[in-house]
Amino acid sequence: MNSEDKPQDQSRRKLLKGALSTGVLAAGAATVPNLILPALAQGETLVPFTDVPDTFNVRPVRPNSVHYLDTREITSYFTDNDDFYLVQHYGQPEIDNDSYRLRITGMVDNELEFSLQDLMDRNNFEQQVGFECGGNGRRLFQGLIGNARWRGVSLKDILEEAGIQDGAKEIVFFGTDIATETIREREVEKAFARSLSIDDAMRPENMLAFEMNGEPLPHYHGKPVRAVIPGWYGVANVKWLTQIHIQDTRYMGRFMGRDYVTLKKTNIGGVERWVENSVTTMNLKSSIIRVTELGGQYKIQGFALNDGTSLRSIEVKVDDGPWERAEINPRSTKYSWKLFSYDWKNATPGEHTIISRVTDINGNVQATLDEMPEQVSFWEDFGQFPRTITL
Ligand SMILES: Nc1nc2c(c(=O)[nH]1)N[C@H]1C(S)=C(S)[C@@H](COP(=O)(O)O)O[C@H]1N2
Ligand SMILES: [Mo]
Repeated sequence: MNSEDKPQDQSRRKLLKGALSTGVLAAGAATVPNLILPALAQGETLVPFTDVPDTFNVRPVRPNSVHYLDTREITSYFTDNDDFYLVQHYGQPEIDNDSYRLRITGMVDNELEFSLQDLMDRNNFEQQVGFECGGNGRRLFQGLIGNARWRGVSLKDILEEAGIQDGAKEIVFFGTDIATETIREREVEKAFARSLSIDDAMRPENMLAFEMNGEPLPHYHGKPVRAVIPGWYGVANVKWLTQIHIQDTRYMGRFMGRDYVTLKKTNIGGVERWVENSVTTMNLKSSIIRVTELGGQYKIQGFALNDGTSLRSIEVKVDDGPWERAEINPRSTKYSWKLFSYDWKNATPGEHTIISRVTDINGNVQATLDEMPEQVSFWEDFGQFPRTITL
């Protein structure tokens, strides 16, 4: 799709495509025409959770610091650019659009260099992608999360144009943000970087994005160009991207090998071992984020994220009751977040525990906290999250 397509046609086509590629959502669309936005209706109020301490306060965006959302307050399907969560490990470098260059180097037939205009003049496409930080979790009530429309160019096209040579193994994405780190008592300058295998990098949905929700990519989100790797944890989406390097060895930087590394107990061919894995695709996860009340009617709402595999269902359970199906926002597309809503009928006064779980079309069910592998790192906190509330 190129930029000459009429925006209206594009979005209609995207919507249809999205609904079809997520089977369950297409079926749901006929029955839930109203569930377009989770914004509060007039007179609707938030029911406070009893598991969120009074001291839990979301700070406004401040330069160079982490920003997370109060997930109870999510009121739009696309997260505002100004409120989309922020994580940056080495500050937020300012790049001048005119002097910006993206270089493709290493094991390629043609090393390439693009200005921002060169990239914008290429065929480009827009897609909905939601993601969370690999460090998101219960302790932040899931606040490191967002969903946006991204426009950019195909990574695959660029790699094909460069011509990856035989024997190449990894594609490394370097940001401009560089910090001094002390490693073994030596001060070294390190850029933020992440890598992908060639197969992972060649997925057609991977994009080098220069627009977010119809605006030029904002400074904090990686202006002017970032990677967007749909279905992966946020760490893969390298911001302030200036170099893509192709090499024949594994890249072992801090954010591949030391941080964003989950240490967990795994059965390795019959032996229980503690092993590390680099954070990659998003695990199958849902979470309740709010309960609303309007005229005595309660709704339980939340989100699901995963690697893009179609979903079979999202279900909600109240106390020891049965699992009941929630409605999934029919606007959802393959890689967007999936907002869900459940009408809590016959809610009784008192304390309640409410929980959600998501199941994909392959029958994989979101793990309970008991089923989660034993792990000592906080990365990949994807288990079913029980919430408590008093009506
Ligand atoms: N250059 C650069 N890119 C980066 C990071 C960073 O520190 N530097 N942080 C990563 C992490 S850990 C996450 S979760 C996402 C967050 O993207 P956002 O701030 O736009 O939400 O960016 C990723 N890309
Ligand atoms: Mo992250």
